[in-house]
Amino acid sequence: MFQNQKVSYSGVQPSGNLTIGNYLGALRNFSTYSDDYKCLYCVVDQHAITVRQVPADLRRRTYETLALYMACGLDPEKTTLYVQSHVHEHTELAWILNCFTMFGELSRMTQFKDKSAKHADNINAGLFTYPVLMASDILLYQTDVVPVGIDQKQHVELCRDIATRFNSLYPDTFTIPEPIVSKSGMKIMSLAEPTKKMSKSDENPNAVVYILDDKDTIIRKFKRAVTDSDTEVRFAPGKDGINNLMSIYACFTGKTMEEIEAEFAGKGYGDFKLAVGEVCADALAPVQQRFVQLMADKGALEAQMKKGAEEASYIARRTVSKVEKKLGFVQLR
Ligand code: AQP
Repeated sequence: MFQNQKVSYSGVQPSGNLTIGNYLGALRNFSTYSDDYKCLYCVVDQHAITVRQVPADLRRRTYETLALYMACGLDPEKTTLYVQSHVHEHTELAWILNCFTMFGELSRMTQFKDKSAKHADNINAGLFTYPVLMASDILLYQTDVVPVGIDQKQHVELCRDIATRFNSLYPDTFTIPEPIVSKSGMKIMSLAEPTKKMSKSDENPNAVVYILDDKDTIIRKFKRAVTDSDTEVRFAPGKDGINNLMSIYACFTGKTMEEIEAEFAGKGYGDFKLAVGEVCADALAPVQQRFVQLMADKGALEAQMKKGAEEASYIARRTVSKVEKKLGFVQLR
């Protein structure tokens, strides 16, 4: 579709303030593909309403997420950046794909199980069919690769199954996408409960480091991070808290676990936690500066949303027409 160029596609929900989990697991890796792939990255606001949102917060975070994409190095001249609800083909294709997705497949999704336990008073159908909308996001653009954190890998695998099923009935409709999970940053854990994923919707702000936290806050949060009663900085089974901090340090410095162990040999957890806070804050500082500049011009962000939606719609329309034709829907000219 793009003169033989491969396509990279991903998205982030504006469902909370973005965390270093989102940054290391997803955002930071998006620009890796900018030179060789046609890249489309979306602010997936329709996914966010599977959980109740305060409208003003959702609106503000939609601008912020777009600004963070750019602040993290995505160039809107080279990359299509847009908001999901501005391209109606996402929900159009999602309905069709719903008819090619099995109830049993959706019931096995671990995110559905986790989120229904967390939001027991609002287990809505959208929460259940979320992976179908995600499959539609990806398949609309004939995507080759989907850079995601490991928590989303299961959804991309389901997307592959749906596309393969559709292609077996209606050949050559969709490109089958590959999930790309970067080894470092694949799953950053909560600082308060290190067996649990760090999530932007966590109610405990001390469990989470936000991309926009200031340096003092970042250092304070790392200092308070839950660790074990050992004192040696060592990557080992059962040391979930320290393992997580070592992974974060490795992501920001590019060092191996052995190098980190050697660097902190003979030093205690206190020194190590301070060092993790410092490298994290230093890495995020330029992103934060750029973010402030971008947020100061809402008009420019809206112009970007419009441009991105036009680019995305053009491609999405072609895929939906192809799908509808194959299904036997009457096409009016
Ligand atoms: N802790 C994490 N470690 C590594 N990657 C992560 N991602 C999320 N958390 C971590 C990756 O960030 C991308 C965007 O995620 P999302 O907004 O689509 O939703 P999510 O996976 O449900 O992320 P959150 O932060 O946990 O959001 P809430 O709290 O709203 O559910 C994805 O590529 C994801 O893998």
